[in-house]
Amino acid sequence: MEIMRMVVTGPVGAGKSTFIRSVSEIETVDTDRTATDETSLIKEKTTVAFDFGRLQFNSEMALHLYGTPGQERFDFIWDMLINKAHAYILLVAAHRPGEFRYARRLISYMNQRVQIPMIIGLTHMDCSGAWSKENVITALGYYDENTQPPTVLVNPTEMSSVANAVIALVQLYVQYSASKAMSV
Ligand SMILES: Nc1nc2c(ncn2[C@@H]2O[C@H](COP(=O)(O)OP(=O)(O)O)[C@@H](O)[C@H]2O)c(=O)[nH]1
Ligand SMILES: [Mg+2]
Repeated sequence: MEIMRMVVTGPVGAGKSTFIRSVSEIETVDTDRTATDETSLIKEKTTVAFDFGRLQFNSEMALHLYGTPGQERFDFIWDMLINKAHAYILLVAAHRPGEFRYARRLISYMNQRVQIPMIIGLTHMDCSGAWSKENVITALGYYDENTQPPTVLVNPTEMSSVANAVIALVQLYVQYSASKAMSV
């Protein structure tokens, strides 16, 4: 059986745990602990280890979803997850511009370590103060339309919305794998 490992990353509160919970067919591993630091201002619980979920497509293929830890620091768990990933989605809350800088830092951290397909998922588009897709993408440092990653609007609380984002990333990964196979 083929397993595709997808990493779900992004700042605290972007919607990573909710995203994984919405599509996983198993009870997601609950790694949330009550936050004791400033993250508790954003939400009561924060992820201290990684989230894990699974989705079986058919007898041949399964998707494993890993959410990066919520605290704003990178550690060995990050490296462990991203080194094994086939593709990743970066979730960014469109209504929290204060987090865009961290999201940018995260992109460059990922770029330094892995060259794998990625998409951006803009969450909280339904919240007041949400920036437009174009403005968020520019704020993340993508000035040229031709080099910006595919971007989807996603509401992690809605299963169908998450499924669409997952499909977009799987398709990108399949295209990437096919073009890599052609070039060897
Ligand atoms: N209204 C709205 N709420 C969202 C959206 N995405 C996530 N949330 C909520 O934001 C909160 C933080 O999500 P969570 O998955 O814990 O974020 P994480 O820190 O990235 O794991 C939860 O209460 C979610 O239900 C969205 O697109 N719209
Ligand atoms: Mg979380």
